[in-house]
Amino acid sequence: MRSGFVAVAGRPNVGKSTLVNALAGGKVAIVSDKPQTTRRRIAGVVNGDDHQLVLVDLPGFQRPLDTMTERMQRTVDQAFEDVDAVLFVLSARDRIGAGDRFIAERVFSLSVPVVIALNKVDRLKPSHIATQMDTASKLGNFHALHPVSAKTGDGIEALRDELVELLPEGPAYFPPDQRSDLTPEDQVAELVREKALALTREEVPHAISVEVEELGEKVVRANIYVETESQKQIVVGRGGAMVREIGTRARPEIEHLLGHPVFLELQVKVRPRWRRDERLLERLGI
Ligand SMILES: Nc1nc2c(ncn2[C@@H]2O[C@H](COP(=O)(O)OP(=O)(O)OP(=O)(O)O)[C@@H](O)[C@H]2O)c(=O)[nH]1
Ligand SMILES: [Mg+2]
Repeated sequence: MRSGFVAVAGRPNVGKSTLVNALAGGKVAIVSDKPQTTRRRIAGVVNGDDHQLVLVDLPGFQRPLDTMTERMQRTVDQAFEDVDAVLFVLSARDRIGAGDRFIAERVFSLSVPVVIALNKVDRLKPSHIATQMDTASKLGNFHALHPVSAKTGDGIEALRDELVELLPEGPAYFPPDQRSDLTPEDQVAELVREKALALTREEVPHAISVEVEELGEKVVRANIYVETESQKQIVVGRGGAMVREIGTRARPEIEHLLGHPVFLELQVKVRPRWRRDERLLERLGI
């Protein structure tokens, strides 16, 4: 039996969480087109007959701006301390630049193998992919480089096999039917946040956090926190239309997760400066 942990690092929005979901064969982490979607460490468990690969999805690297982003940065640093390998994710659709080199410095200085995933190669010209692969290969002393598309599944199996090869012998760390290390409450909160992110723009997605208050047999109650009254107006929407839409989109996925129908009750609340509130951040797992 081989088992171990692989940290998934890369700039915001390059598709780390989408890739973790693809490798795990199901939804572990929420995804959005806004940067800084992932705020906490989430383990995605990939089980095979003779292996257990634990992918550690992480927030995108960034410069800390406030207490929340400082804590996110610390999460990333700590995650590097005890892993068997790093999966360094790049986007083939964007210029590989300073942000990627900043992360490269960190991951290539760890004494574990680094596998580069050049993600988002779907619908790109082969010549462009080749150029991006060439640039990626100059970032550091990598163990392997895989062009992939987390969206279409292209190259995912080969990448999974490559990562499993790097694992040492060891026990299973999670029961075979567990796909993520989040509690059901946290998974539900994340699903609600995902739908809120998809429906909002500019500064609003960054000001949203979600906490589940009650996870019952029939009723699920969650609070959506924002920082200002005007953000609340946006998230509530005209006559409650926006928060209703968030609920409509989140409910089927929550029911699928819990395995039974639920009544989903969402409340939008103003909590000024929650991104600087250590106690709330702790409670939110950030
Ligand atoms: N075309 C294409 N889009 C992708 C692919 N993988 C991810 N995306 C899109 O890229 C955006 C960001 O995806 P995420 O998985 O949330 O990115 P992330 O790196 O986890 O971002 P943070 O958590 O914010 O650091 C989403 O809109 C995804 O749908 C891919 O292979 N191809
Ligand atoms: Mg993410």
